[in-house]
Amino acid sequence: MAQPITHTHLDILPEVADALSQGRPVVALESTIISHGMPWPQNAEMANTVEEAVRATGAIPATIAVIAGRLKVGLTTDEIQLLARQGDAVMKCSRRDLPYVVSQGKHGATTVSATMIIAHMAGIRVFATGGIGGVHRGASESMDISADLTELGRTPVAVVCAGVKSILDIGLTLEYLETQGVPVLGFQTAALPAFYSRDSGFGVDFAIDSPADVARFLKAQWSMGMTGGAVIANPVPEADSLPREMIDAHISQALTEADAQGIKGKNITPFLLKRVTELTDGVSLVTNIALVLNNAKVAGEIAVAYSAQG
Ligand code: PSU
Ligand code: MN
Repeated sequence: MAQPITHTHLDILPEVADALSQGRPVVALESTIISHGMPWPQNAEMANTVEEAVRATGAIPATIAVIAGRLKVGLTTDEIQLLARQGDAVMKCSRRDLPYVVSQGKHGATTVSATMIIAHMAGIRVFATGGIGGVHRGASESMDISADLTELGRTPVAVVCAGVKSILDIGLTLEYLETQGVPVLGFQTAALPAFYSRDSGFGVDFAIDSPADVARFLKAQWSMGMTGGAVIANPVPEADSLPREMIDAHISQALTEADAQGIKGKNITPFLLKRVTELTDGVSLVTNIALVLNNAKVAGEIAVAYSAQG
């Protein structure tokens, strides 16, 4: 049996540690989506339901966050409640923020980049979220490019998401991922999904039809010693999808407001997510929750297939 994974700053929930040491499937889940991506109390409910969706596939969920300076792989119900209730009071943590929260003993809600780092420390290969960060619109002036993209270029974790949201420049995000050597796989689609809608108008790099084929792809990538991750783009279920023109109008308004209010840096993505939820009277939140659940299910299936391939 493999040695238990130990690391000075890492706490792995026993159920997760057992699964990892026996090579059983585990799916990482992020926590910025809980504290900064959705309002209370839907955020807490989403976090719990997403864990159940992973379990239903036969994989073990491991929600990741920093609690009082400890890197947590797998959270208790109380810890999920704390992140959900405190919301913006919890620090949003990407790669550069981790040393601060750890050394100061603070709580941190981990973005895709920080969650990938911690998942990798624990030996987890598959991670489900809603949407990844990307190249922001107007990035040629602001240089605002999410640390998620460089992390995907260096850390070997597959991220299942619903594609790229049009709060971002989707074309530039794809170009940046290519530069970083990150493959973008379409799960049962050749079209890159645009989060709330199933088609962004851009294509994926590779359309892949089954969890077993995704698992084979990942094995090939990592067995060649390629250190980066992969994006698995999984479209929102048809029944929950929203028309692109409708959602894009609200996104444009949110972007104009952000600009007028001078919102920048790490605050911009949470601001836009919050405004889009408000401007759609919560309709976009229902879609957001549905797509996260669907990503958890597909990530669970991929993790199961990956561990079955040994
Ligand atoms: N997109 C969403 N929901 C989210 C995020 C992005 O639809 O909750 C969060 C994720 O945690 C992602 C982070 O990693 O925002 C990216 O932030 P930034 O743009 O500041 O890099
Ligand atoms: Mn940014």
